[in-house]
Amino acid sequence: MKISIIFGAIAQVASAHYFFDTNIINGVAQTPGRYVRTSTRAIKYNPIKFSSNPAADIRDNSYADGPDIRCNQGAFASAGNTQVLTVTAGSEVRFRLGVGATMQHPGPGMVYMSRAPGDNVKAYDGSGDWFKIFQEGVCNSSGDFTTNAWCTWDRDWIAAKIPSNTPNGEYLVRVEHIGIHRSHVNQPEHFVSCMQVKVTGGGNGVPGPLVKFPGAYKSTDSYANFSIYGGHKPFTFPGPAVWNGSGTSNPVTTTRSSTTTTLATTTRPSSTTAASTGGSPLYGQCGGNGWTGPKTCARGRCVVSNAWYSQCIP
Ligand SMILES: [Cu+2]
Repeated sequence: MKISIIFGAIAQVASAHYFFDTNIINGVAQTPGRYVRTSTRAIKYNPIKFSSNPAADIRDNSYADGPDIRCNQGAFASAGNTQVLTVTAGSEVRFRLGVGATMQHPGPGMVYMSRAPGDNVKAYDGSGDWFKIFQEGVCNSSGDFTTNAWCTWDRDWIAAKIPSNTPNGEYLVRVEHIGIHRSHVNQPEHFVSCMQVKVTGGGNGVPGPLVKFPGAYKSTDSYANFSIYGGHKPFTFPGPAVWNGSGTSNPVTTTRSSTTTTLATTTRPSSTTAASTGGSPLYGQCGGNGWTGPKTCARGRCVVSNAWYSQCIP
C-alpha cells in the first residue's frame, strides 16, 4: 500500500515535467536532436532551478544562475552533431516537447536568439548576447490562473516568428517554459533547449535589449516570487522586453497557431507604444535597460520588476 502511494507520487511528478528535443517544420515533427541540441541530463525532463534553492530540490546540479540556463546541461557537447536549420526571416520556428509530454505547469513561454561568433553556430556555447523575440503568458482571462489560463497549458509546442529585420547569420534559438507554480516559495522551474538556425532573407535590424545567460534572471525577480494562487493578477515576464524590430512596431498577429486565442495585454509589452498620448497603458512597459518608449504611465504607476523591465501597475 505504502509502495503504491510512493509510485503514484513519482509518476505524477514525472508526467508534469518535460523537455524540448525536437521541432516541427510544416507540420512534420523532426527526429529528436536533429536541429535541437540534446542535453546530457541524467533525467532529461528535470527542471533547472536557482542555486539558492534547497539542495534537495535541485536537479542534476543545473542552476538557473549557471551556464546550464543557456541551452540545458551538456547541450554544447551535441552541437557538432546537430544540424543547422535554414529559416527565412519572418517565418516561424516551432519547438516541440519530447516523448508525448505537454506543459502541465502554469507559466510563461519565451523564445530568445543569440548570434554565433563567426556565424558558426556549431562552435558556439551561448555565452554571448541574447535578445528575446517572443513571449506568451495568460491567454485565457476566464481560465483557472493555476492551470489553463496560461497560453502554454497542456500544449506540446512553443513557436515564434524570426523577426523580419533579423540580420542574416547563424544563431542559437532558445526556447523556454517556466513553471511558476512554486514561485511563491522562490522555486520557479525552467525548461530550456536550443535550436541551431541559419537566418536568410533578413534585414538590418539591431536586436536588443541584450542580456547574458546566466545573468538575465535573478532569484529576486518578481517572476521568481510570484503566487499563482488567489486569483488572476498581472504577471511580469523575466528577462528583457521583446525586441521590437529596431523601431518598427512588432505586429501582434504572428504566425502562431490559431489554437492560441487572444493575446492578453501582458503578453506583448513591447508592442505597447503610447508615446503620443503621454505614458504607457496599463500593464505596458515603462522602463528598463534599452527601453526607448514612454517612461510614464497613462494609467497606474510605473513599478520596477527587474533591470530590463518596468511595468504600469494599477
Ligand atoms: Cu515541476
